[in-house]
Amino acid sequence: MGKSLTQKILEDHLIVGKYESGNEIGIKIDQTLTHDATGTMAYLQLEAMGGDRVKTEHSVNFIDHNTLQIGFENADDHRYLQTITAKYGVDLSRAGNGICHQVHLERFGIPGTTLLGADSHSPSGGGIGQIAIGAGGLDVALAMAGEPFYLICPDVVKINLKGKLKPWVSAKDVVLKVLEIFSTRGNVACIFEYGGPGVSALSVPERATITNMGAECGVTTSIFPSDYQTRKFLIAQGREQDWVELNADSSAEYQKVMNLDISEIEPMIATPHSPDNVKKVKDMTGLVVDQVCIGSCTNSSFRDLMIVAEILKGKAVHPKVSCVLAPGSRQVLSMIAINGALAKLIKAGVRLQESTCGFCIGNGQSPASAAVSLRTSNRNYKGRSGTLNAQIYLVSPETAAAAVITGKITDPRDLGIKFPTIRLPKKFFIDDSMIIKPPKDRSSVRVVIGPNIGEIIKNEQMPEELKATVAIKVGDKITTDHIIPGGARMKYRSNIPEYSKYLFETIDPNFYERAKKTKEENHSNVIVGGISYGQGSSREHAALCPMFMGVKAVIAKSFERIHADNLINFGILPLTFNNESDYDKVGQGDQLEIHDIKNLIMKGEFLKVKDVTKGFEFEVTYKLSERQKMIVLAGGTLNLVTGK
Ligand code: MIC
Ligand code: SF4
Repeated sequence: MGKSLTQKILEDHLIVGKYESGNEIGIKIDQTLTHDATGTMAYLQLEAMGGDRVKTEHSVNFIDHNTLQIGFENADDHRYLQTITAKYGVDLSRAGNGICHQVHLERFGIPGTTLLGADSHSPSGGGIGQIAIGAGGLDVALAMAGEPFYLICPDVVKINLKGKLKPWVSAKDVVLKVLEIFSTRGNVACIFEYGGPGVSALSVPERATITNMGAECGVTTSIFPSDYQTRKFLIAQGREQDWVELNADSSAEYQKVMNLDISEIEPMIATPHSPDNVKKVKDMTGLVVDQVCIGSCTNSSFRDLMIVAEILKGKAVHPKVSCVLAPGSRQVLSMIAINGALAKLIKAGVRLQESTCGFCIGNGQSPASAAVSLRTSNRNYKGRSGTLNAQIYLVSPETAAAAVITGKITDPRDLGIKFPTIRLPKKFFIDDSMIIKPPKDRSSVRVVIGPNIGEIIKNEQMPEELKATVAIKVGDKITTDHIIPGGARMKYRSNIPEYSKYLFETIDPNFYERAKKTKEENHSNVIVGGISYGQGSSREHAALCPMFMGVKAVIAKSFERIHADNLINFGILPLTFNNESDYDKVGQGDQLEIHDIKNLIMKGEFLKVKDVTKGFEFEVTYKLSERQKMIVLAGGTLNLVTGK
């Protein structure tokens, strides 16, 4: 039997375990990516592990999330990151150089290699034929220390593309279609492998848009073959030597094959408040729009911004719309500045943001109360924009540009203008001067730690008997943005006691005080959740901050991969209801008891949870490998690797 591309690359990197769907395997990581929101913790953890340099082939840290610098905190973090990366032999992409995924794709991604990124959209690298996976910062720190990365050997789903995109339909519409089909849940431990005749017309940045938003489906990653399009892109980036042809075998078998004729796709839109609430744009036309935000790591390639510039050429931003543009990278920004497209955008009345995450994570550009905001980014969770009652819609650059002109949701095919043809330059603008390489002699580097940067916090061992209070009971599809918000709160990423004050802020602002009280009474906390708990970002703070507040277990109907791994890494038990109807019976504030934890977990038996308040008992289960059992019982990975 032939092999899928996924299998080929994973087997090539296999260190632990056997390539067999469902097994835990450990793979060698070639490249890592961190940024200023996840990097500080990751490097503090790396320091705690000892060693004096990273063991990967290439590690890069990007300053791209926290660049607003209101107060000293972000700048302190940047200074720490600049010095710690120099000390450990890591490249640093300075603030202003662009968003990690876009810059990594342009300058560093290599087909056939593995990339582990402390960011959930690291799968953007799949656009260039990399196995690029998002993980918590601690897992990335371990990879930098030369440890394997552990994952469940995936089910590979082939998405067989045929046909050619119609005018006014682009890669974003394809991935929104994929989200409509697969939804945001139920895809844990799967990899989407794209193939088929429809692949060849898609450029690398278009492929990266598709693999980027695969993260919203909850898959481990998504990948495209490395073909002549990949070679063309790498030549344009002056990196032809990095190209290698990679394909699945024609006889490869997949766990599932899904055929998608992309010529049938129409402009699509994800409606509030989930990326899988997908509709056709034509069914939503006429809704008045207050804001349009263009950019983010999903849609801010040269092609994406050029199409917007061409649509807006000679036109004006609608008087009732605020339109902001965040170019994905300094490379893209320079190119549209040099060729005059930027001038067209500015003339039309577009507001320019830095080449950073910005609006996408609510770091600026929060919409007005109850406003409708159309965005080319990848997540429209409630509150993520910084305005709790804003209505966020996710669209392609074409649909975004149409609304900029008309002031309402408009099918771009109805604009009545000729579809602009965008030619990609043979050579992109290359200037790596904002990437700081570590010095040859790293021994004299002094690491600067400002007052915002706290100590790393470790957990206690898992107790034999757990007596805990249900500190909060939440519903289905709780994202890590709900657990611990981004935006204005992100400046506390390096300060766990301070950041913890904002846990569940958008759902229940009293959570912190309640959990604090329980903790002060020397009692543990438990979180109860519904389906797909921990969707979205890779931020380990969604585990780290609850750990700090004395949370020892999360009992949910199901978990998303990165978050479950993060919980385990910080010594919190991810438990699932054996019988989902028990979810309805447990209430917030209930006192729970779990006995004989260590013994039962080592034996792989169900745990029994006694709800003392309601007077009933229910069973919970868990998916833990032998390795993960050791970690969670030890109170987390750091206790194991640094010895506690
Ligand atoms: C996001 O898009 O939610 C983020 C901010 O990029 C996160 C990373 C973080 O929270 O630090 C992600 O996607 O992992
Ligand atoms: Fe940045 Fe948004 Fe991409 Fe996350 S999804 S990396 S916040 S641009």
